[in-house]
Amino acid sequence: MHCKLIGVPIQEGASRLGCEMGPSALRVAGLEAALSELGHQVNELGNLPPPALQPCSHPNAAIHHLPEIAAWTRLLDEVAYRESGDGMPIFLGGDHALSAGTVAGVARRAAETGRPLFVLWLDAHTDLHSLETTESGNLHGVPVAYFTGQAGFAGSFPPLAAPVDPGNVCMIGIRSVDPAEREAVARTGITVHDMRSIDEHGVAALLRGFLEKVAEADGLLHVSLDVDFLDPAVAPAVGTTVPGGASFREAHLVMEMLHDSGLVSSLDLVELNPFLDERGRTATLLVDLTASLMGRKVLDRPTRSF
Ligand code: DIR
Ligand code: MN
Ligand code: MN
Ligand code: MN
Repeated sequence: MHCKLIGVPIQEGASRLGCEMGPSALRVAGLEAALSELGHQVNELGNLPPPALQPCSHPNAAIHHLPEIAAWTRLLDEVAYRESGDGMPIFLGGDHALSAGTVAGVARRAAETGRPLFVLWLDAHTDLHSLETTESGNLHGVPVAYFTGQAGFAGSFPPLAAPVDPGNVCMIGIRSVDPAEREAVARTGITVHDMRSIDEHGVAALLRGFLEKVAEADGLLHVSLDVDFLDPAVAPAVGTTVPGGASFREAHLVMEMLHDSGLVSSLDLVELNPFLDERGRTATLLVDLTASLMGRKVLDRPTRSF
């Protein structure tokens, strides 16, 4: 596989600073080497430069950094469209606001090829707020509403060329949902496998069902991995930890099954805040998870101690 590493040093969508350092930490943790060792061709495209801002505002006074996130979304839509033509773009975040642009861009590309785009959202949160409903004003909480074409983004975010069918979005790991988001889940029909569902059925059965659907539709699959999908005990370096997350092995199993499916066409690694990490432990886990997604087998894993 031809992998393209694209650093997205965006932190304006989160409440605390530090995600800007995420791409560097993933590089220091050895992402490129892990992928080349698996036999992939790796193109290191460096960090995207922060885009120029256009003034924009919204009546919801809680929202902060709207011009920054709108500008990043515009830029990332272009970059994701361009880089998804051949090979697999891997977006190194950066906070989860970046997925508004990356998913919009790969969806535009998928629409051209005539194949439906599916999105696997691995997260503690649904990130389904609109600009009207966000109470925190943190725009990493809105990308799914944007790329599925929900109302209220016109005039702030760039117009969306190819909305993702909410029926093609599957969320796993969910355990922190605001009331307005709960309503949006019900309205859109997005599949949400919460942590209780993982406990009860096992993550493999839930993921298998979704992957079968993607395969039957001959779909492309974008995976968006938020660090807080993982339990804070194994992945502390994120600003919005929520107890009771996916275990080390549950997360690896998801990645291993994704590899076996052969369906994944693009990937976001988001919300890593290296300032909160313990000696690079979370960054290293993200690199190892990416390696599992790209074909590393359990018995080939390097020994780690933290
Ligand atoms: C909360 C937390 N729903 C909010 N969201 C996220 O601020 O809107 N945390 N995405 O990572
Ligand atoms: Mn600020
Ligand atoms: Mn998220
Ligand atoms: Mn989250």
